Amino acid sequence: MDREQALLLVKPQLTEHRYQHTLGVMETAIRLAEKYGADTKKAELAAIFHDYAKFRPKDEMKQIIEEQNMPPILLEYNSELWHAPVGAYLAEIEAGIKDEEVLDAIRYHTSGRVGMTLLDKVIYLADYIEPGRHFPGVEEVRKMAEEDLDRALIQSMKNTIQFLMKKNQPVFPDTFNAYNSIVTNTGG
Ligand code: DGI
Ligand code: FE
Ligand code: FE
Repeated sequence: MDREQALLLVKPQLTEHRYQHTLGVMETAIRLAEKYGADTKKAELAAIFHDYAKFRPKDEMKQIIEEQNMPPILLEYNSELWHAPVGAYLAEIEAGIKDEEVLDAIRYHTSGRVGMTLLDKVIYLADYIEPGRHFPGVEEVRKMAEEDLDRALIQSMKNTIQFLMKKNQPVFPDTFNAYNSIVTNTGG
């Protein structure tokens, strides 16, 4: 699927603001893929579809999680987490995306996971630093992303976990496990 076709499928699923975010993630993901040697076409496709399910009703997402035997623990945590695995599923059945690497990058773009692939990292980070993002700490991560993908990823995960903790929100286990995994693997 080329960029134009993909964007035409995604646009009606999103608000204008979220569509602009998606375009920012796409540009950033392609740039990071070029810089760090990931597949730019896969990065483009995963970025375009990463928030595909963002505005599906909660009850529809819940039903998909149950019927598709996704980890039931998802339902015990913030519903904000659900659009990532549900988005991977819908990108496959509604848009016909079959590439498992692309689907995984969509599936894990919110939580991360243990043993993230280069493509997973590119999408996670692009989602965090795209030009439309404005929150404390983002500029620091943008700078790090120019030098060291893993360091930038660790910093963005740290910020996310701290943000959740400050709000007294639970942290999904994959989020912690992803952080531990990358810190361990980078000696860092
Ligand atoms: O979909 P986006 O807004 O572009 O970004 P995202 O997919 O990273 O989703 C961010 C939302 O998910 C934000 O509201 C925080 C929430 N979130 C991310 N990780 C966790 C989490 N919420 C909980 N409770 N636990 C997590 O580990
Ligand atoms: Fe998202
Ligand atoms: Fe996003």
